[in-house]
Amino acid sequence: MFFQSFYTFTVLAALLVTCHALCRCPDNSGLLKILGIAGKDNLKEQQQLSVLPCSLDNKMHNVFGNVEHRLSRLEGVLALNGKIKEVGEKLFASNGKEVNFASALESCEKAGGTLATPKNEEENEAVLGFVKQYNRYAYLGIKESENIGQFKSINDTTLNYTNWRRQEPNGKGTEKCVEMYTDGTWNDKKCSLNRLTICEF
Ligand code: MAN
Ligand code: CA
Repeated sequence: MFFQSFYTFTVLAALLVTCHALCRCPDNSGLLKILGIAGKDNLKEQQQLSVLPCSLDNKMHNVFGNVEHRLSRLEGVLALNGKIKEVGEKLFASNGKEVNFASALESCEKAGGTLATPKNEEENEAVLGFVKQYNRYAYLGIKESENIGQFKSINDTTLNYTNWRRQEPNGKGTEKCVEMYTDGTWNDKKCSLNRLTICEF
């Protein structure tokens, strides 16, 4: 056991020493750049940080580069078909189904996301795209808090952006969910109706 650990340790140490001594990958492509640890501008720092031998570093670069390329092709196809809409880091998608608020949220969460919660005009427009595509009002990931009249996002954060239709919200505690109309404005509404499911990831 001791010898095995010692052996592993020695091999790792040798690899690291060799790497630090010899490994100055010319384009310093590699793993660190892909992982976003270092950029082109701090090449020197990146070289010092490199812990992989050049060959492996470059191989990883190629593997990740290829994955990145193939993913971006798929995203392109999905966007072309109106299946996804990307805004900054966010991605919006709909399954086209109309269900109550709890079910809509559940299906978004099962898919690894949450209900669409527009945080600015551009995101609101992206969500509106799906509302128009299906010509159906949609539930947003927003609910009225214990404080009547105060609406918060699902993860309980205060809203910095809203797009209420005039005279909304008007439910005064009786309409705890929020729907988006086909013009992109918002209305507080009961949670038990069937509305289009739009998720964000
Ligand atoms: C209905 C509901 C309300 C909404 C009003 C607007 O009563 O959809 O949520 O505020 O219409 O007139
Ligand atoms: Ca209302």
